[in-house]
Amino acid sequence: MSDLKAITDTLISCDMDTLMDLVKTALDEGIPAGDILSQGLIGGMAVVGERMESGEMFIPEVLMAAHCMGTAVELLTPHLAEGEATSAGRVVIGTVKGDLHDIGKNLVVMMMESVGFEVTDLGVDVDADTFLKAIEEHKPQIVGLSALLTTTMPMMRDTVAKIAECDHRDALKIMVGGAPVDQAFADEIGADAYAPDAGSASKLAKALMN
Ligand code: B1M
Repeated sequence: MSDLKAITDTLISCDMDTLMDLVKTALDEGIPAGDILSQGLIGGMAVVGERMESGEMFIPEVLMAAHCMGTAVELLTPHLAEGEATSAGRVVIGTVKGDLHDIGKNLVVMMMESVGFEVTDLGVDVDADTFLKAIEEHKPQIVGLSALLTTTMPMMRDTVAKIAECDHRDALKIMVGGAPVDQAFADEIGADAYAPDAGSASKLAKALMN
């Protein structure tokens, strides 16, 4: 009989081959894909996020775990009946205009997806109008802005100001992050939330939905 805790533990230890075997066995035994996701994999990524936050796991290990998670999710996707996996909410995210750094933002995307958010990733070098169009189209509850350069922090400020003027402002929360960004800057530019790393970003996103 499959053990979902073994799936959690194997994801945390980034053992891809064993993880794939365990997920296939669980599916063969008739365990619903949604249970494998929610009771096995998502818990594993939550632990990865906590360990990242506490400094017990480093970026390469987090990327490996995220890759294992993504591969396992690909395996489960055809088995997830429509509507079976409930969405935690919608997120639109991007790195602001002028900034090409995306490694940290991609980690935030992976962590948010791993806790059930539907994420629209606009990529890098994203101007305010592109954020506004995506907000109009996807009606997200959370908009995430990333900046890695001190020179692009003013663009983050401008983007938050433009979003603040749009019709959907009251229906969404703006989260900001990136190495030069801190809580004081987030408060100053009128963002609703600041997260220092991907683990806390996914936790904060969950909290913002309540
Ligand atoms: Co650039 N770069 N870079 N760079 N680069 C930095 C940021 C820099 C600090 C290096 C340095 O000089 N020490 C410096 C900025 C200095 C400053 O602004 N004061 C710098 C510079 C100057 C530049 C260029 C200007 C260099 C040049 O061309 N002369 C240039 C700018 C290009 C541009 O963007 N227009 C440039 C280019 C590049 C590369 C393309 C070569 C490459 C990026 C590749 C890529 O991203 N695909 C690169 C890299 C790799 C770095 C460093 C070395 C590493 C960044 C990184 O990926 N860190 C960086 C030095 C450093 O940070 N030590 C540096 C790992 C990543 C996991 O962390 O991105 O902080 P981080 O993300 C974290 C958190 O910040 C947070 O969660 C993530 C995961 O825990 N987070 C969020 C991020 N976004 C969030 C959003 C949230 C919440 C949390 O909510 C929405």
